[in-house]
Amino acid sequence: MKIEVLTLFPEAFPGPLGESITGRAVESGLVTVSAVNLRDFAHDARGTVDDKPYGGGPGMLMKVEVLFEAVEALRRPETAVIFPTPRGRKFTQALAREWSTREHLLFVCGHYEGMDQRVYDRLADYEVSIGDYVLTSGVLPAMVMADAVIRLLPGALGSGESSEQESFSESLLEYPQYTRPPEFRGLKVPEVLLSGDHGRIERWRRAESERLTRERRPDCWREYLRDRNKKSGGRQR
Ligand code: 6GU
Repeated sequence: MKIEVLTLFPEAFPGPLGESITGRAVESGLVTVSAVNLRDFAHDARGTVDDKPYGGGPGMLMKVEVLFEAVEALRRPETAVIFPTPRGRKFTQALAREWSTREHLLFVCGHYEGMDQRVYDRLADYEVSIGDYVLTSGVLPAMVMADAVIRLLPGALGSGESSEQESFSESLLEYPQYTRPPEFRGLKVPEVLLSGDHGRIERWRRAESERLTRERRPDCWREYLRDRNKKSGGRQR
């Protein structure tokens, strides 16, 4: 896979993508990550990439010509052109899985107040937000999304790690985990985990996952119940 990022701040890359699992995926050749400076596509000698919005209002917008020419220079027929924007659909694990099968991802990072609307209308295959808060630019969202995709590439995780896990992993939160010692400052590891009874441990983990999801993420809990009903063919359980 090839991941390219169009940005005014190419020095920010690879940043954390150069470390740990994503860093090893790059080193082993599973993926390349490269940043391209949007300013290289400016038309004037000063490298102007922004302009004032028609109709007035605060802030500057990224210029339409610069973005069209940059994206047209980098995209190929197989490219997924992705615009991080707080107006986009929500980024999910399902979208990360979809993108992990693509040959080429091109992230186009906005700065300033946004881009000329014609850019989104004509160039975007995806407009995606990473959550309900406002960030300074698309740089961090591009890194977040690239990380989520890279760790799904076959061979990115070691044999001990797994992105598949059980069938319920996508809508349930993870169960609590413990390591040695069995007691620390009076805080005990749940007895069941020391029992060696793998059936009991499995049932306890599932129950804890369900409890945490019910308490903390009613949205995920409803989705989980819907999936479970669908899988059981509408039978009661
Ligand atoms: Cl994708 N971009 C910006 N600027 N802010 C965000 C975001 C994206 N997702 C959440 N907040």
